[in-house]
Amino acid sequence: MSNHNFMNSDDIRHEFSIAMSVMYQAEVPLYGDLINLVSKVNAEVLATQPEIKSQLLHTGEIERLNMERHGAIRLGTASELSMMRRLFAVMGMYPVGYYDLAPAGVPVHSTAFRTLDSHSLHKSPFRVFTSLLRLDLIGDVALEREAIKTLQKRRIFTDDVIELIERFEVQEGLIPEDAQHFIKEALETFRWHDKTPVTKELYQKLLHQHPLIADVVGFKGPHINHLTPRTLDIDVAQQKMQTGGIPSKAIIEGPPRRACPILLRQTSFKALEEAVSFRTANIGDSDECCDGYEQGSHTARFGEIEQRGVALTPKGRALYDTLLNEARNRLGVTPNEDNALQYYQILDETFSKFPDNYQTLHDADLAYFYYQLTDNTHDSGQAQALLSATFHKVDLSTISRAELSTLIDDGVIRIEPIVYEDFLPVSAAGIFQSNLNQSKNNSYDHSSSQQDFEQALGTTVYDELKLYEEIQAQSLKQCLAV
Ligand code: OOG
Ligand code: NI
Repeated sequence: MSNHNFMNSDDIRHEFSIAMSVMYQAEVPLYGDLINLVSKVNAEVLATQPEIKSQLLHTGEIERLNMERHGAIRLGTASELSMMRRLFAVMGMYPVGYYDLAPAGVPVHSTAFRTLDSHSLHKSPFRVFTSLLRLDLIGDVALEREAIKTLQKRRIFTDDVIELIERFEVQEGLIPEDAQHFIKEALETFRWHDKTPVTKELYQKLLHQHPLIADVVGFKGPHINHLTPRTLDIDVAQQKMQTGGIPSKAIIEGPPRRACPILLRQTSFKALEEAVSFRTANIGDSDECCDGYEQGSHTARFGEIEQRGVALTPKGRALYDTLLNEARNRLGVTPNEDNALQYYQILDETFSKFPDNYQTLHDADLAYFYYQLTDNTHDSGQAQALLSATFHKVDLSTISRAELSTLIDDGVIRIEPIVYEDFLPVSAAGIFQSNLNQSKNNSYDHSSSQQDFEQALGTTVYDELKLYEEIQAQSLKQCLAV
């Protein structure tokens, strides 16, 4: 039974994301510099581009701009993934989308845990890109067995957090005191551990197979590997990173710069080389006791920035995928430092086929929008008459784009972009690769495995497109309600 004394899941998520950010800034101080840089760029954009400010005010995103963060973790086993799902549910975060990165040479498949509706997203947009390692792709049976044995020994959740998750599930909520305890205990899972449970020899074998395998199997837990503030101008932010001594990745992933941003553009600063201590002997299962340690280093943790644009409909997404493929095929090789300018130029040319105007994106059914009454409509009898003429004639679901378009032209309703809340597999693979020190570019046979992933997760993932569609439909209903 839901209980008024329980702490709201949105508030738990919000407080957790703050605690996570504080922890990560202490662990990776360069990330703190990145946040400062981004908030300066955002302030500048808001001060100089009133149309962006008004858009963010209308969509309600302005409130959450500076809390916009996503993080990423990598898990080793199905049981870790299913417990992680239960942990995120306490914070109102559910698995949305399925991303298969194997075709791009990264042996994982992933989902994003996030909250679902606009209201909760506005309260705290925090999300976590969560990947499950695919040891089945290793192709070295002995090493796979050793990796599985190592993973089975680790316990990435504290006893207390498991107990609190179970209590949450039984009670359907947590009282504030339990929720605070939950936040503290849940954070432990994401903490960096510089003492590894594996020997340097095993670590190196794993590293040789794939740096990602070493990053998962070689550690006590799924350390948060990056956090990502949202910027309103990624090109300016990237430039400031480079001049400000934050070494950034060469290529901004995703679509090119546009007047009407679509989907998601991302870049990151390169992962740090961090000192770790490898255990010198595997004595029993204990972490404590008499083991010695040997010095070494590991590269995995970084900082990222993202610029988000309008969410695309299936038709818009298909066009995006086609154009991106076209651009990459024309370049012929993976975009990198040496061909960055050429790649951007090709990208610009290719994407000239993607309309760059919100009204056209709307009318061509390429993107999702909020429908909102204009200020004019609130005050003008004539506008209200036009509105009710359209809405009364037809059932809401049969209102055509053309009819909506007329109402927009007449200034009765306005459209505002629904921001894309999810991720892009090709971009994600680019982010992975640039931070794994990976020289060789493996590609794994593509065996679609969403079902395997969902089985490990213990549930199906939400379809992100349906969520955007619902938000759009909901906004239309609200216009009618007025
Ligand atoms: C995840 C990389 C993907 C993004 O923003 O696309 C990602 C990882 O490195 O674990 O975070
Ligand atoms: Ni990321």
